[in-house]
Amino acid sequence: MKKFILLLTVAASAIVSPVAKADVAEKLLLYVPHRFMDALDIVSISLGVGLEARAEVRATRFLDYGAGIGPSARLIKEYNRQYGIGFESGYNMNFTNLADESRTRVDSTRSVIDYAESYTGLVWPGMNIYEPQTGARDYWEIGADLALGVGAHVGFHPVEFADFITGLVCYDLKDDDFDSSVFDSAK
Ligand SMILES: [Ca+2]
Ligand SMILES: [Ca+2]
Repeated sequence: MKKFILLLTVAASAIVSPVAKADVAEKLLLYVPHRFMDALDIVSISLGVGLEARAEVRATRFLDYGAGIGPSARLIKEYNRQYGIGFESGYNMNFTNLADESRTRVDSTRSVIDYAESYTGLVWPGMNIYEPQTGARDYWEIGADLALGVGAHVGFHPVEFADFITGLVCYDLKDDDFDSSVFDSAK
């Protein structure tokens, strides 16, 4: 019986390719860093200072109510792992999924995404700014913005929450788990 089990083990290890083994080893090694980053992804918080007035609440961008105007310099921790500083200006008005917006973000630090949004009409998930992997904003965010001279944006990201939960069983729903090559590029 023991010999049979040994034979099975040898056969199984021959079937699993070295590449697959390396992939599993990497996943195990990076399990804790991935879960830590995925946990951070769940919430956005950014702080601003400037001549800005803003009051907005949303339960996804389909149900977005409020308005804002004016420039602000911002300390940013936002969707799609944007961490840094950016300068925002312009105005927007939102009522349900209708918006009138002319806003820019410029001179951002490396991982913060610059944008120039100018449109009047329906807000929908296909817009570049809501692109799931590269967009500056999360279409599915539940959050709020409040500012009068100083201000804050807070947001909860349901898809990132689901990504964290599925990540616990090693399924990368949002496809945002980094591989070990990020450590090579950091050298
Ligand atoms: Ca994530
Ligand atoms: Ca993930």
